[in-house]
Amino acid sequence: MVPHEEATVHVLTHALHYGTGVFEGIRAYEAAGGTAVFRLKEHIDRMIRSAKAYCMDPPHTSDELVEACKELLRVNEFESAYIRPIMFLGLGALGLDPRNAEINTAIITWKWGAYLGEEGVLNGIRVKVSSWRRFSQDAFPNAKATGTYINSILAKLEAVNDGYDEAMLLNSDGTLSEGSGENVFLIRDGVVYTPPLSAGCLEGVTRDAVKTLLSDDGYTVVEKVFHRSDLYYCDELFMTGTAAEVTPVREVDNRTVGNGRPGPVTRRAQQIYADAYTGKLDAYSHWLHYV
Ligand code: PPE
Repeated sequence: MVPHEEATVHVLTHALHYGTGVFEGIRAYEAAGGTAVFRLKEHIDRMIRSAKAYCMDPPHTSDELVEACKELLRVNEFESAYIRPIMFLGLGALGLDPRNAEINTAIITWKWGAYLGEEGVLNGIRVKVSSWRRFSQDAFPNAKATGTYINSILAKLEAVNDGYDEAMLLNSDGTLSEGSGENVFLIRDGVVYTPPLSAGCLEGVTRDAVKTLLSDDGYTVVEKVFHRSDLYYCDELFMTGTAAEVTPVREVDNRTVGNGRPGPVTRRAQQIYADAYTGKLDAYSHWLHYV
């Protein structure tokens, strides 16, 4: 446990120069039986997969990291929180051969409210299709690596500087991939769609949760390739992520989505997702890791 002021890194940290880190974003909520981390194991396992893609040998097991996240919340006495584990190359090698660099692991936690604003959760956000394309999967593995986020940052900056709330990225084929920090869902004629992983989107834990919850709730959920105009023609559109949770989209490229109000499927997704992470649904209690 390190106090905020002392949680620093050296300027020769490999990851600072080359983006050689992998990380996670996880949320803990006040649930029925106390504070619980939502799908903690799935997030940690994804971080370990991401490390593998970059030939980083994690110095800790999945179980140790799971326990450390919980301990950090206990020590901070947080009832709800955002948790950011990061594994990154540190000192020992500067230059592109990273094999002699040490692997550092840190877990950070802080309070993080509505990622795209309370107003966005209630009424929906305005999204711009980015002129920057999602990096292609033959350039980077599908992993949550720090370095690849400069692609998201370019898209996000363009969107916010142009007065939008969030960016939507197409991949190099021009088909829909994901948001700068979220997966995307479209609803048309009552069917729920999301792009496949082959569209270059992150294998989102929230994406999986929402697919499962809506499908168990009786909706047909289909993975499908989409083009830009599908964003204009769908009835409802929402984005998912640990930070963003389920955030409705009310406008894309200055075109109103549906009637401009979050639709019934979006509202249902928001509701059952919240019910799941607060432990109101017994069927998904295995998703909660009580601290
Ligand atoms: N795509 C991207 C590019 C992404 O960054 C995230 C999470 C997702 C999809 C959704 O993944 P999941 O959280 O497993 O459902 N973005 C994280 C961080 C954003 C940020 O640092 O800012 C998050 O939501 O925690």
